[in-house]
Amino acid sequence: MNRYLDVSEEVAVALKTDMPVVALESTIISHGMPWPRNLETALAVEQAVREEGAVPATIAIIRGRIKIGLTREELQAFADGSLHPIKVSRRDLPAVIARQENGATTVAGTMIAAAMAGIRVFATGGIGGVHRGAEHSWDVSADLEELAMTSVAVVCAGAKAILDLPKTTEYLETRGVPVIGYGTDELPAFYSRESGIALSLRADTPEAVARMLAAKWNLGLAGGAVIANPIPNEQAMPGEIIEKAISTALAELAPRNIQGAAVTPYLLARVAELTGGDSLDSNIALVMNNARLAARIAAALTAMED
Ligand code: PSU
Ligand code: MN
Repeated sequence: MNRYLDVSEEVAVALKTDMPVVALESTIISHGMPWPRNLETALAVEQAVREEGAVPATIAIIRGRIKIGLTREELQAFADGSLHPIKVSRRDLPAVIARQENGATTVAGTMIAAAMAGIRVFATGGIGGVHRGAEHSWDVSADLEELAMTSVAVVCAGAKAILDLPKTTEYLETRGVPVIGYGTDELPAFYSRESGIALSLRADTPEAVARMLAAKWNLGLAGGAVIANPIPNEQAMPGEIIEKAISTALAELAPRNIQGAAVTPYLLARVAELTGGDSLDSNIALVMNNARLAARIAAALTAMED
């Protein structure tokens, strides 16, 4: 095991005995949702994973140690802001470790740590992607590069429309990342089930997803996959409301000089603010939905190896 990792007893036993394990990220807690709903969600998501018979492993960095599996107290410290965690993607890992700082891992950061620990399935809300206006800003999330190289499957509800979804889809194709629609033929757009972007891959059961993942990795094709799981119908939101909030938030970036890693947290917080509590309820519902599916995929993967 990597010298910088601390794997919790529960997760270590689960991995040793081939039980299904689901990785969960910490940036969604510290930078993606407001207190105290972020803590409630982090706990509920872990519970949902357990109810499906898998072990949750929330991943974060505390004083330079990569923690695989957090205690309730640690989860709370990420949620209430008392640890002041830095948002940690691939670029940021070495410095946070060397300086013994606290870090909340993004999709990319969580994939890296999960792979080090031997966890192959990860649930979150939405992945980072190619930003709108990327032809000028070159703002492309490191999540996409990580998906191309690190062998962890990411269950998400697609990507938020703060991004350019067609460009994000093209980028994933270029980098050889399978995007598997779960029970759908199109890319879900986070708050809504449809984006109008057709996907080439579809699976309707956790077993079908697990077979594709196993084939990819048994072929020696390194890299992840996106399992795009649409938000449940009852929680989906009308596209026009979200779109209006997004354009308002996007127009604020340049005048406020918001760039780089600060862009996504700013847009997420502003869109949540501008849409009121509704979008937060949807956000939580889709994360729960993804956690349950991830647990079932992890179980199917484990069963295939017996
Ligand atoms: N999208 C969401 N919620 C989130 C994020 C993205 O709907 O919380 C977070 C994830 O941690 C993701 C990160 O990995 O933002 C992407 O940031 P950037 O665009 O700076 O790569
Ligand atoms: Mn960026």
